[in-house]
Amino acid sequence: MREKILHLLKKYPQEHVSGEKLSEQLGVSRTAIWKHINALREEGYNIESIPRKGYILRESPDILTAVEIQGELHTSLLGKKIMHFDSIGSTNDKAKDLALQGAEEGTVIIAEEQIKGRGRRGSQWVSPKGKGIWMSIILRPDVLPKNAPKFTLLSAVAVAQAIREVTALPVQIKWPNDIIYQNKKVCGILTEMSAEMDFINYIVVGMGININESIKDFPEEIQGKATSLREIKGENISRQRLVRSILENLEKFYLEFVKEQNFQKVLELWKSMSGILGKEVRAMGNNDVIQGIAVDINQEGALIIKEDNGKIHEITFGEVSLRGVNGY
Ligand code: BTX
Repeated sequence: MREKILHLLKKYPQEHVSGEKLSEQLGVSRTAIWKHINALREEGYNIESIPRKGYILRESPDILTAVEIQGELHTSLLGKKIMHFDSIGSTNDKAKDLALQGAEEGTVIIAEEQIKGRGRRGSQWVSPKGKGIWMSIILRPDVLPKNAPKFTLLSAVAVAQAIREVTALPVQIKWPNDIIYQNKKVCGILTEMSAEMDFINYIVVGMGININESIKDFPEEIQGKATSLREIKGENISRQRLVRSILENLEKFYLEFVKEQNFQKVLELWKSMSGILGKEVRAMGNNDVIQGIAVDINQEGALIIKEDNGKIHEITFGEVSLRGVNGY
């Protein structure tokens, strides 16, 4: 009901909509309308009411509900269904549950806060309430499972591109799953997959983006390596605009890849936004450490590192750090 009231108020942005009209159109009493309006005010909506004229929506809060995101979202697949939670364990866990139950491709799970946000290999992802974007997207690409690493690259390019479009900040991508600004982490991406030998059941792309945190919102142990767009830019950033831009960019690159088998554009953008190509890096795999210059990424999304002795390595997973920079 609240969503329906909002839709109507948004439909007439310049006019007062009378309680009578709302109650007629929605088939509930005027008292019920008044209660819902008050609940919306508690969510942060600034709704003015003038006796005998009605209600007018003056300002909406920067919350990431379906009504707010979908209003101006230009996609055909991603975000047609958006599930919003005030608080959740992990949006990736929720997305995986829903994918198992048959949720449609393109379903988006967003939370204002995560209590058990996850990074890779069981690490924790700090997700304070109302400050960042904690979002997971369900994909069901009809490609072979060996293509999975490409979806991490593709998502990193989409997020970096969206951040650049919305904030004009020249953020960079650090292989394989981070977006950084001056060597501090703005965003991490966690891609998880369920697959058989020759087909993918689903992929969940989870992204955590630090938007309006101040440095004190992060625990001390990550204050040296984490930052937010607001810290960098010195002003609040619209989370709604950024979510829309991410979904639009991701859809474009995703469809280009799965429908037209075109991954070239993503690779080129990835390289142009890379924060590590040409630099000296240290890559940590399961047992070994490789040190050298990050020279390229290949068609499969692997990072190519050249050691001092000329030996070439293809790295497909693991942690990469830029040598000499904060150890990160
Ligand atoms: P990662 O394993 O590359 O990075 C995790 C590490 O990053 C942590 O060990 C910690 O040092 C640091 N860290 C934790 N929180 C933050 C933060 N807010 N900003 C910067 N650094 C941080 C990266 O994993 C993948 C993260 C994906 C998070 C999304 S949020 C939506 C979805 N749901 C979920 O549970 N995870 C994903």
